[in-house]
Amino acid sequence: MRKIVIDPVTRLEGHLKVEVMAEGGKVVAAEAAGTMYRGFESILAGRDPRDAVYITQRICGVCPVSHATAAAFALDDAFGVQVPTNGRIIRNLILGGNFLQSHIIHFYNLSLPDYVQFPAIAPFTRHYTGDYRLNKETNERLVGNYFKALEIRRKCHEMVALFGGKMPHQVAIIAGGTSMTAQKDKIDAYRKLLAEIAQFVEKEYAEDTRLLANAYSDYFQVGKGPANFLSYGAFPLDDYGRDKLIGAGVYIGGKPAGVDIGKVTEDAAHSWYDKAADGSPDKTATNARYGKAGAYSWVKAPRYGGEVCEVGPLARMWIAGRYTSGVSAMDRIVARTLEAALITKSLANWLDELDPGAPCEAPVEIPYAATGVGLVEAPRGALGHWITVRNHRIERYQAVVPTTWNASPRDAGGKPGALEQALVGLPVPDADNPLAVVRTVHSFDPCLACAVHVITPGKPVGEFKL
Ligand code: NFE
Ligand code: MG
Repeated sequence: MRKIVIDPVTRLEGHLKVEVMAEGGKVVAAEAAGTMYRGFESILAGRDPRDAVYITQRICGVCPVSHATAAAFALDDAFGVQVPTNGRIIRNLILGGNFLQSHIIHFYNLSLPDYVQFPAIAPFTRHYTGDYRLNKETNERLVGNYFKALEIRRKCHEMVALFGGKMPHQVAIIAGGTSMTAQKDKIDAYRKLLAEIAQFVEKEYAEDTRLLANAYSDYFQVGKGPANFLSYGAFPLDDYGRDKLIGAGVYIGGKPAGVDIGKVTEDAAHSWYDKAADGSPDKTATNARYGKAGAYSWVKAPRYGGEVCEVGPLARMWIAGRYTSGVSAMDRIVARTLEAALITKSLANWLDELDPGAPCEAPVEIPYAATGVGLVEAPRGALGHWITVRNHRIERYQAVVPTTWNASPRDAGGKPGALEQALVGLPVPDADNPLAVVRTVHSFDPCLACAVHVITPGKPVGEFKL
């Protein structure tokens, strides 16, 4: 038996440690740990509820728009406000542009270096050697598109900034709609950028995914995980949220069903928090207890009716019936590419549906007391925000985030999280070069900045040992 520790896993956002036990050339046990202590849910208490849109975006610079959207949905719900059509569409345009940048940077800049050989110069110094199998021509093509992707990703940011005011951390999504209006010059500029991005997604990203999947086809057989999925849905297509581009649903034990949000819980049996963290996110609180016996992560363990779920592009494509070929490290990559193409097409349609001159926001009034839930999808999966308003202020705020699902530790019942399950069984013929492990970790596109977003106010950040 050999212990392999990867700490930190690089090319992801935030701080993730992965520990696997290998025996007979295979992983037999795995632990995923969020090792960075942060702070958001507690910071929100006592604030003006409208601040949630801005503060929660600072959870992460990769998916801030999803946090803004979840917060705005939670406030729309708490305030009882109906968002006008233009506001709904502009929110979709801002979120969709952010999805595209995230999927593109994941494939080219975060994931591809696991499979491609870069020139051996900084910053491409390689940790691992061994199983790199692309032919020269394909390798060169992918290295070239690594750089092209950086430019395309910047254009996605520009697209978001047109309606979001700036990026990252856009400022236009607000309770009741958007503060940005549907101006014709912005619509035209967005359309122009989108055409170039669409060209890249259709011609390069799709083909590059196919080349990668062909060369590494054995990765369709590894990294399965629980094969349970959850999606809250995203991109409403009507003003009442009945129809969404990406549907909501669960798929558990091979059976599809609708989402019953009351079934979502978190527990901290193996996380560095006290028992107040256990239960439904509309009731829990987050108090850090570093050093707690049996705990090994700052990530909590979200569960759906007690079940472990994978969230993200594969979960969404699976639930929608758009992609059900398999559950593996490579299936996650393929599903992400398919989703990027789907969103690219939809953005063009939404531009056509905007009505310049029509209102984009409805006035809001902050109630004395209210509760609200905001459910959306982030690039990495299902994202929920729960707010309790009291005395016109935030009394309680909880966020349950995609990577909290995917990189969760074991729960009170001892069930490992989705990534932990996906790692078990992976081949590790060479313990010094655990390529299948890092490739499978990256297939989830983890973001620990999102997954760990809690802190005890008043304690200096960084005052902990690992
Ligand atoms: Ni920091 Fe995030 C996404 C959210 S992931 S990237 O996507 O919410 O946990
Ligand atoms: Mg949380």
